[in-house]
Amino acid sequence: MQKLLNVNKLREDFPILFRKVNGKRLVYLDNAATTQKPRQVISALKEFYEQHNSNVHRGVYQLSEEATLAYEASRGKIASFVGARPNELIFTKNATEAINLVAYSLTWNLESGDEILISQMEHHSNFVPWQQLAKIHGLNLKFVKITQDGKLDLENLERQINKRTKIVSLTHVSNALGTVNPIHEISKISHDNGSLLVVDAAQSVGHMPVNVKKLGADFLAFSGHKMLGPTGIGCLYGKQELLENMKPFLYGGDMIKEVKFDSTEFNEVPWKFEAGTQPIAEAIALGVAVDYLKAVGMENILDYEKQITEYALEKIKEIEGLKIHGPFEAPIISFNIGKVHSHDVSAILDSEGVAIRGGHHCCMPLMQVLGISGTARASFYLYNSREDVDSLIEGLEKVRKVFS
Ligand code: C6P
Repeated sequence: MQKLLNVNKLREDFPILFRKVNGKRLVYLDNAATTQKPRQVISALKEFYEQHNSNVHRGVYQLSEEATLAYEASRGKIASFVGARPNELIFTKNATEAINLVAYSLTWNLESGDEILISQMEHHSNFVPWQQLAKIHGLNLKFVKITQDGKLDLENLERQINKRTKIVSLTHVSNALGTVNPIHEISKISHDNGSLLVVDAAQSVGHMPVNVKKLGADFLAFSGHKMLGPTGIGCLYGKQELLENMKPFLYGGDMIKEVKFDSTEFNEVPWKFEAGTQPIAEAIALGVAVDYLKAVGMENILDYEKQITEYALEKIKEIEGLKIHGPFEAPIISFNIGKVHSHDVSAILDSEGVAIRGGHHCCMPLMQVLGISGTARASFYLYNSREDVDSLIEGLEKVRKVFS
Protein backbone atom coordinates (compact mmCIF):
# COMPACT_ATOMS: atom_id res chain seq x y z
CA MET A 1 0.00 0.00 0.00
CA GLN A 2 1.47 3.30 -1.06
CA LYS A 3 1.06 6.31 1.23
CA LEU A 4 2.21 9.90 1.07
CA LEU A 5 5.36 10.63 3.04
CA ASN A 6 5.04 13.17 5.78
CA VAL A 7 8.42 14.73 5.11
CA ASN A 8 8.20 17.40 7.79
CA LYS A 9 7.51 14.72 10.38
CA LEU A 10 10.34 12.53 9.05
CA ARG A 11 12.77 15.43 9.18
CA GLU A 12 12.31 15.63 12.96
CA ASP A 13 14.17 12.31 13.20
CA PHE A 14 17.32 13.83 11.66
CA PRO A 15 18.98 16.19 14.16
CA ILE A 16 21.59 17.45 11.68
CA LEU A 17 18.90 18.95 9.45
CA PHE A 18 18.26 21.54 12.15
CA ARG A 19 21.77 22.99 12.22
CA LYS A 20 22.83 26.05 10.31
CA VAL A 21 25.61 26.28 7.74
CA ASN A 22 27.10 29.70 6.94
CA GLY A 23 24.23 31.20 8.91
CA LYS A 24 21.67 29.49 6.64
CA ARG A 25 19.35 26.53 7.07
CA LEU A 26 21.23 23.35 6.05
CA VAL A 27 19.93 22.01 2.73
CA TYR A 28 21.60 18.64 2.36
CA LEU A 29 21.58 17.46 -1.25
CA ASP A 30 24.61 15.17 -1.31
CA ASN A 31 22.78 11.98 -0.45
CA ALA A 32 24.52 9.94 -3.13
CA ALA A 33 27.78 10.55 -1.25
CA THR A 34 26.34 9.66 2.14
CA THR A 35 22.95 10.04 3.80
CA GLN A 36 22.13 11.63 7.13
CA LYS A 37 21.31 9.44 10.13
CA PRO A 38 18.07 9.35 12.09
CA ARG A 39 18.08 9.55 15.90
CA GLN A 40 17.17 5.86 16.04
CA VAL A 41 20.45 4.88 14.36
CA ILE A 42 22.53 7.28 16.45
CA SER A 43 20.87 5.91 19.62
CA ALA A 44 21.60 2.32 18.58
CA LEU A 45 25.33 3.12 18.40
CA LYS A 46 25.23 4.82 21.79
CA GLU A 47 23.21 2.03 23.36
CA PHE A 48 25.61 -0.63 22.13
CA TYR A 49 28.62 1.09 23.66
CA GLU A 50 26.80 1.98 26.89
CA GLN A 51 25.06 -1.35 27.46
CA HIS A 52 26.43 -4.25 25.41
CA ASN A 53 29.96 -3.47 24.26
CA SER A 54 31.95 -6.70 23.86
CA ASN A 55 33.30 -8.84 21.05
CA VAL A 56 31.10 -11.30 19.15
CA HIS A 57 31.37 -15.09 18.67
CA ARG A 58 34.10 -15.32 21.32
CA GLY A 59 33.04 -14.66 24.89
CA VAL A 60 31.10 -17.13 27.00
CA TYR A 61 29.58 -14.43 29.14
CA GLN A 62 26.36 -12.44 29.00
CA LEU A 63 27.61 -9.24 27.35
CA SER A 64 29.24 -11.12 24.51
CA GLU A 65 26.19 -13.28 24.04
CA GLU A 66 24.01 -10.15 23.84
CA ALA A 67 26.35 -8.57 21.30
CA THR A 68 26.49 -11.77 19.22
CA LEU A 69 22.71 -12.10 19.23
CA ALA A 70 22.21 -8.48 18.18
CA TYR A 71 24.91 -8.72 15.49
CA GLU A 72 23.46 -11.89 13.98
CA ALA A 73 19.87 -10.62 14.29
CA SER A 74 20.92 -7.55 12.33
CA ARG A 75 22.44 -9.75 9.63
CA GLY A 76 19.11 -11.60 9.39
CA LYS A 77 17.16 -8.34 9.09
CA ILE A 78 19.43 -6.90 6.40
CA ALA A 79 19.52 -10.18 4.48
CA SER A 80 15.74 -10.39 4.44
CA PHE A 81 15.54 -6.72 3.39
CA VAL A 82 17.29 -7.66 0.12
CA GLY A 83 15.57 -11.06 -0.22
CA ALA A 84 18.55 -13.14 0.89
CA ARG A 85 19.19 -15.77 3.57
CA PRO A 86 21.34 -14.73 6.58
CA ASN A 87 24.25 -16.97 5.58
CA GLU A 88 24.34 -15.27 2.17
CA LEU A 89 25.08 -11.85 3.67
CA ILE A 90 28.66 -10.93 4.55
CA PHE A 91 29.45 -7.82 6.55
CA THR A 92 32.18 -5.70 4.98
CA LYS A 93 33.45 -2.18 5.55
CA ASN A 94 31.53 -0.72 2.60
CA ALA A 95 30.49 -1.44 -1.01
CA THR A 96 34.09 -0.95 -2.13
CA GLU A 97 35.36 -3.71 0.15
CA ALA A 98 32.44 -5.93 -0.86
CA ILE A 99 33.39 -5.59 -4.55
CA ASN A 100 37.07 -6.16 -3.77
CA LEU A 101 36.13 -9.30 -1.83
CA VAL A 102 34.20 -10.79 -4.72
CA ALA A 103 36.75 -9.64 -7.30
CA TYR A 104 39.74 -11.11 -5.47
CA SER A 105 37.96 -14.35 -4.66
CA LEU A 106 36.49 -14.92 -8.15
CA THR A 107 39.46 -13.93 -10.31
CA TRP A 108 41.64 -16.45 -8.48
CA ASN A 109 40.10 -19.26 -10.59
CA LEU A 110 40.17 -17.47 -13.94
CA GLU A 111 42.58 -18.26 -16.74
CA SER A 112 44.62 -15.86 -18.80
CA GLY A 113 42.47 -14.59 -21.68
CA ASP A 114 39.19 -14.91 -19.75
CA GLU A 115 37.06 -11.79 -19.95
CA ILE A 116 35.35 -9.48 -17.46
CA LEU A 117 32.68 -7.09 -18.68
CA ILE A 118 31.96 -3.86 -16.83
CA SER A 119 30.65 -0.56 -18.24
CA GLN A 120 31.78 2.95 -19.03
CA MET A 121 29.56 4.33 -16.26
CA GLU A 122 31.09 2.40 -13.34
CA HIS A 123 32.23 4.04 -10.13
CA HIS A 124 35.97 3.53 -9.49
CA SER A 125 34.99 0.96 -6.84
CA ASN A 126 33.57 -1.28 -9.55
CA PHE A 127 36.30 -0.39 -12.00
CA VAL A 128 39.75 -0.26 -10.41
CA PRO A 129 39.57 -3.67 -8.64
CA TRP A 130 38.72 -5.42 -11.95
CA GLN A 131 41.30 -3.39 -13.86
CA GLN A 132 44.08 -4.24 -11.43
CA LEU A 133 43.15 -7.91 -11.06
CA ALA A 134 42.86 -8.23 -14.83
CA LYS A 135 46.47 -7.07 -15.08
CA ILE A 136 47.63 -9.54 -12.40
CA HIS A 137 45.82 -12.55 -13.91
CA GLY A 138 46.18 -11.67 -17.61
CA LEU A 139 42.41 -11.16 -18.04
CA ASN A 140 40.70 -9.09 -20.67
CA LEU A 141 38.62 -6.22 -19.20
CA LYS A 142 35.91 -4.92 -21.52
CA PHE A 143 33.52 -1.97 -21.21
CA VAL A 144 29.85 -1.80 -22.22
CA LYS A 145 29.23 1.53 -23.93
CA ILE A 146 26.68 4.10 -22.87
CA THR A 147 24.15 5.68 -25.21
CA GLN A 148 23.85 9.41 -25.97
CA ASP A 149 21.20 9.77 -23.27
CA GLY A 150 23.36 8.14 -20.58
CA LYS A 151 21.84 4.67 -20.58
CA LEU A 152 23.61 1.35 -20.79
CA ASP A 153 23.78 0.23 -24.41
CA LEU A 154 22.29 -3.26 -24.16
CA GLU A 155 22.99 -4.08 -27.80
CA ASN A 156 26.63 -3.29 -27.18
CA LEU A 157 26.54 -5.55 -24.11
CA GLU A 158 25.14 -8.42 -26.18
CA ARG A 159 27.77 -7.85 -28.86
CA GLN A 160 30.62 -7.95 -26.35
CA ILE A 161 29.57 -10.85 -24.14
CA ASN A 162 30.91 -14.24 -25.25
CA LYS A 163 31.91 -17.62 -23.93
CA ARG A 164 35.11 -16.23 -22.43
CA THR A 165 33.16 -13.66 -20.39
CA LYS A 166 33.27 -15.14 -16.89
CA ILE A 167 32.07 -12.11 -14.93
CA VAL A 168 29.72 -9.24 -15.71
CA SER A 169 29.89 -6.51 -13.05
CA LEU A 170 27.59 -3.51 -13.35
CA THR A 171 26.12 -0.77 -11.29
CA HIS A 172 22.39 -0.92 -10.55
CA VAL A 173 22.11 2.87 -10.36
CA SER A 174 24.74 5.26 -11.71
CA ASN A 175 25.90 7.74 -9.07
CA ALA A 176 26.95 10.22 -11.76
CA LEU A 177 24.07 10.01 -14.24
CA GLY A 178 21.14 8.67 -12.23
CA THR A 179 20.62 5.85 -14.73
CA VAL A 180 18.81 2.73 -13.46
CA ASN A 181 20.19 -0.30 -15.28
CA PRO A 182 17.85 -3.20 -16.22
CA ILE A 183 19.61 -5.73 -14.02
CA HIS A 184 16.96 -8.44 -14.41
CA GLU A 185 17.35 -8.38 -18.18
CA ILE A 186 21.14 -8.27 -17.90
CA SER A 187 21.03 -11.21 -15.51
CA LYS A 188 19.27 -13.32 -18.17
CA ILE A 189 21.81 -12.34 -20.82
CA SER A 190 24.71 -13.06 -18.43
CA HIS A 191 23.39 -16.40 -17.23
CA ASP A 192 22.44 -17.58 -20.73
CA ASN A 193 26.07 -16.95 -21.58
CA GLY A 194 27.34 -18.76 -18.45
CA SER A 195 28.71 -15.56 -16.83
CA LEU A 196 28.34 -14.58 -13.18
CA LEU A 197 26.63 -11.27 -12.46
CA VAL A 198 27.98 -8.90 -9.79
CA VAL A 199 25.78 -5.89 -9.01
CA ASP A 200 27.02 -2.68 -7.43
CA ALA A 201 23.91 -1.64 -5.53
CA ALA A 202 25.48 1.21 -3.55
CA GLN A 203 22.96 3.69 -4.98
CA SER A 204 19.89 1.46 -5.06
CA VAL A 205 19.38 -0.50 -1.83
CA GLY A 206 18.40 2.56 0.21
CA HIS A 207 16.17 4.02 -2.48
CA MET A 208 13.97 1.30 -3.98
CA PRO A 209 12.83 -2.23 -3.20
CA VAL A 210 15.79 -4.49 -4.03
CA ASN A 211 15.44 -8.26 -4.10
CA VAL A 212 18.53 -10.22 -5.10
CA LYS A 213 16.48 -13.19 -6.33
CA LYS A 214 14.13 -11.08 -8.43
CA LEU A 215 17.06 -9.15 -9.88
CA GLY A 216 18.92 -12.38 -10.61
CA ALA A 217 22.17 -11.17 -9.04
CA ASP A 218 24.86 -13.67 -8.12
CA PHE A 219 26.55 -11.05 -5.94
CA LEU A 220 25.32 -7.65 -4.78
CA ALA A 221 27.32 -5.02 -2.91
CA PHE A 222 26.09 -2.05 -0.88
CA SER A 223 27.12 0.46 1.80
CA GLY A 224 25.33 1.14 5.07
CA HIS A 225 26.13 4.85 5.13
CA LYS A 226 24.15 5.47 1.92
CA MET A 227 20.96 4.08 3.47
CA LEU A 228 20.70 5.91 6.82
CA GLY A 229 23.23 3.61 8.52
CA PRO A 230 26.64 4.42 9.97
CA THR A 231 29.91 4.57 8.04
CA GLY A 232 32.26 1.59 8.32
CA ILE A 233 29.66 -1.07 7.52
CA GLY A 234 28.63 -2.50 4.18
CA CYS A 235 27.40 -5.81 2.83
CA LEU A 236 28.05 -8.36 0.16
CA TYR A 237 25.26 -10.71 -0.83
CA GLY A 238 26.43 -13.89 -2.56
CA LYS A 239 24.59 -17.05 -3.58
CA GLN A 240 25.40 -19.63 -0.93
CA GLU A 241 26.78 -22.29 -3.28
CA LEU A 242 29.05 -19.72 -4.91
CA LEU A 243 30.30 -18.39 -1.57
CA GLU A 244 31.00 -21.91 -0.36
CA ASN A 245 33.31 -22.54 -3.30
CA MET A 246 35.19 -19.25 -3.05
CA LYS A 247 38.48 -18.65 -1.32
CA PRO A 248 38.43 -16.25 1.64
CA PHE A 249 39.48 -12.68 0.93
CA LEU A 250 41.13 -11.92 4.27
CA TYR A 251 42.70 -14.41 6.67
CA GLY A 252 42.79 -14.22 10.47
CA GLY A 253 40.67 -14.70 13.57
CA ASP A 254 37.00 -15.76 13.51
CA MET A 255 37.09 -16.93 9.87
CA ILE A 256 38.54 -20.30 10.87
CA LYS A 257 37.24 -23.59 12.21
CA GLU A 258 40.59 -25.14 13.07
CA VAL A 259 44.15 -23.96 12.70
CA LYS A 260 47.13 -26.36 12.75
CA PHE A 261 50.81 -25.57 12.20
CA ASP A 262 50.63 -26.53 8.56
CA SER A 263 47.00 -25.97 7.54
CA THR A 264 43.72 -24.20 8.34
CA GLU A 265 40.13 -25.27 8.01
CA PHE A 266 37.94 -22.27 7.27
CA ASN A 267 34.68 -21.36 8.98
CA GLU A 268 31.31 -21.73 7.26
CA VAL A 269 29.82 -18.92 5.21
CA PRO A 270 29.32 -16.06 5.90
CA TRP A 271 31.91 -16.05 8.72
CA LYS A 272 34.59 -17.46 6.38
CA PHE A 273 34.65 -13.96 4.87
CA GLU A 274 34.60 -11.97 8.12
CA ALA A 275 38.19 -12.04 9.42
CA GLY A 276 39.02 -10.17 12.61
CA THR A 277 36.80 -8.05 14.81
CA GLN A 278 34.01 -6.58 12.76
CA PRO A 279 32.36 -3.14 13.12
CA ILE A 280 29.84 -4.63 15.55
CA ALA A 281 28.02 -1.50 16.71
CA GLU A 282 27.78 -0.32 13.10
CA ALA A 283 26.36 -3.64 11.91
CA ILE A 284 23.71 -3.50 14.63
CA ALA A 285 22.89 0.13 13.84
CA LEU A 286 22.54 -0.73 10.14
CA GLY A 287 19.82 -3.18 11.17
CA VAL A 288 18.07 -0.26 12.89
CA ALA A 289 18.40 1.80 9.69
CA VAL A 290 16.74 -1.06 7.82
CA ASP A 291 13.90 -1.10 10.38
CA TYR A 292 13.47 2.61 9.75
CA LEU A 293 13.40 2.25 5.96
CA LYS A 294 10.93 -0.64 6.19
CA ALA A 295 8.64 1.35 8.45
CA VAL A 296 8.55 4.18 5.91
CA GLY A 297 8.22 1.65 3.07
CA MET A 298 10.60 1.31 0.13
CA GLU A 299 7.81 1.79 -2.42
CA ASN A 300 6.85 5.01 -0.67
CA ILE A 301 10.46 6.20 -0.68
CA LEU A 302 10.82 5.41 -4.38
CA ASP A 303 7.58 7.18 -5.16
CA TYR A 304 8.46 10.24 -3.10
CA GLU A 305 11.93 10.48 -4.62
CA LYS A 306 10.39 10.43 -8.10
CA GLN A 307 8.10 13.31 -7.12
CA ILE A 308 10.84 15.44 -5.61
CA THR A 309 13.22 14.77 -8.53
CA GLU A 310 10.52 15.71 -11.05
CA TYR A 311 9.80 18.89 -9.13
CA ALA A 312 13.52 19.74 -9.11
CA LEU A 313 13.93 18.91 -12.80
CA GLU A 314 11.07 21.17 -13.83
CA LYS A 315 12.62 24.10 -11.96
CA ILE A 316 16.25 23.44 -12.78
CA LYS A 317 15.54 23.27 -16.52
CA GLU A 318 14.49 26.93 -16.38
CA ILE A 319 17.99 28.06 -15.42
CA GLU A 320 19.72 29.64 -18.38
CA GLY A 321 22.72 27.77 -19.77
CA LEU A 322 22.14 24.68 -17.64
CA LYS A 323 22.86 21.27 -19.20
CA ILE A 324 21.73 18.08 -17.51
CA HIS A 325 23.54 14.77 -17.99
CA GLY A 326 21.62 11.52 -17.65
CA PRO A 327 18.14 10.11 -18.00
CA PHE A 328 16.72 11.15 -14.54
CA GLU A 329 15.72 7.66 -13.51
CA ALA A 330 16.99 8.03 -9.93
CA PRO A 331 17.01 10.92 -7.42
CA ILE A 332 20.25 12.24 -8.88
CA ILE A 333 20.58 15.33 -11.07
CA SER A 334 23.99 15.87 -12.65
CA PHE A 335 24.50 19.16 -14.47
CA ASN A 336 26.78 21.94 -15.64
CA ILE A 337 26.05 25.64 -15.90
CA GLY A 338 27.80 27.04 -18.94
CA LYS A 339 31.53 26.78 -18.40
CA VAL A 340 31.37 27.30 -14.63
CA HIS A 341 33.52 24.73 -12.81
CA SER A 342 31.43 22.37 -10.69
CA HIS A 343 33.53 23.23 -7.61
CA ASP A 344 32.60 26.90 -8.04
CA VAL A 345 28.94 25.91 -8.28
CA SER A 346 29.33 23.91 -5.04
CA ALA A 347 31.16 26.72 -3.25
CA ILE A 348 28.52 29.34 -4.09
CA LEU A 349 25.72 26.98 -3.08
CA ASP A 350 27.55 26.27 0.17
CA SER A 351 27.52 29.97 1.00
CA GLU A 352 23.70 29.61 0.84
CA GLY A 353 23.71 26.52 3.11
CA VAL A 354 23.14 24.12 0.20
CA ALA A 355 25.42 21.05 0.10
CA ILE A 356 25.89 19.35 -3.25
CA ARG A 357 28.84 17.52 -4.78
CA GLY A 358 30.95 18.76 -7.67
CA GLY A 359 33.65 16.87 -9.57
CA HIS A 360 34.06 13.53 -11.31
CA HIS A 361 32.10 11.56 -8.69
CA CYS A 362 34.75 8.81 -8.76
CA CYS A 363 33.81 8.09 -12.38
CA MET A 364 36.79 9.51 -14.28
CA PRO A 365 36.47 7.15 -17.27
CA LEU A 366 32.79 8.15 -17.61
CA MET A 367 33.74 11.84 -17.58
CA GLN A 368 36.25 11.10 -20.32
CA VAL A 369 33.46 9.52 -22.41
CA LEU A 370 31.23 12.55 -21.76
CA GLY A 371 34.10 14.88 -22.66
CA ILE A 372 33.86 16.88 -19.42
CA SER A 373 35.98 17.15 -16.28
CA GLY A 374 33.05 16.86 -13.92
CA THR A 375 29.51 17.85 -13.04
CA ALA A 376 27.63 19.48 -10.21
CA ARG A 377 25.32 16.90 -8.66
CA ALA A 378 22.25 17.28 -6.46
CA SER A 379 21.00 14.02 -4.97
CA PHE A 380 17.83 13.64 -2.93
CA TYR A 381 16.51 11.40 -0.18
CA LEU A 382 13.35 10.84 1.78
CA TYR A 383 13.87 13.86 4.07
CA ASN A 384 14.36 16.43 1.29
CA SER A 385 11.48 18.87 0.98
CA ARG A 386 10.26 21.10 -1.86
CA GLU A 387 11.69 23.95 0.18
CA ASP A 388 15.12 22.30 -0.19
CA VAL A 389 14.67 22.24 -3.95
CA ASP A 390 13.62 25.91 -3.93
CA SER A 391 16.81 26.81 -2.00
CA LEU A 392 18.87 24.91 -4.59
CA ILE A 393 17.24 26.81 -7.43
CA GLU A 394 17.77 30.18 -5.70
CA GLY A 395 21.42 29.25 -5.17
CA LEU A 396 21.82 28.28 -8.81
CA GLU A 397 20.33 31.60 -9.90
CA LYS A 398 23.03 33.23 -7.77
CA VAL A 399 25.71 31.13 -9.52
CA ARG A 400 24.38 32.24 -12.89
CA LYS A 401 24.42 35.89 -11.88
CA VAL A 402 27.95 35.73 -10.41
CA PHE A 403 29.31 34.19 -13.63
CA SER A 404 27.25 36.11 -16.18
N1 C6P B 1 29.73 7.01 -4.34
C1 C6P B 1 29.35 9.39 -4.48
O1 C6P B 1 29.44 10.55 -4.05
P1 C6P B 1 31.70 3.31 -0.66
O2 C6P B 1 32.65 4.45 -0.72
O3 C6P B 1 32.42 1.99 -0.68
O4 C6P B 1 30.71 3.41 0.44
O5 C6P B 1 30.82 3.36 -1.99
C2 C6P B 1 31.47 3.28 -3.23
C3 C6P B 1 30.50 3.40 -4.36
C4 C6P B 1 30.31 2.32 -5.19
N2 C6P B 1 29.43 2.36 -6.20
C5 C6P B 1 28.69 3.46 -6.44
C6 C6P B 1 27.70 3.43 -7.56
C7 C6P B 1 28.84 4.58 -5.64
O6 C6P B 1 28.10 5.66 -5.89
C8 C6P B 1 29.78 4.58 -4.58
C9 C6P B 1 30.03 5.79 -3.74
C10 C6P B 1 29.86 8.24 -3.62
O7 C6P B 1 28.85 9.14 -5.58
C11 C6P B 1 31.24 8.52 -3.12
S1 C6P B 1 32.41 8.63 -4.42
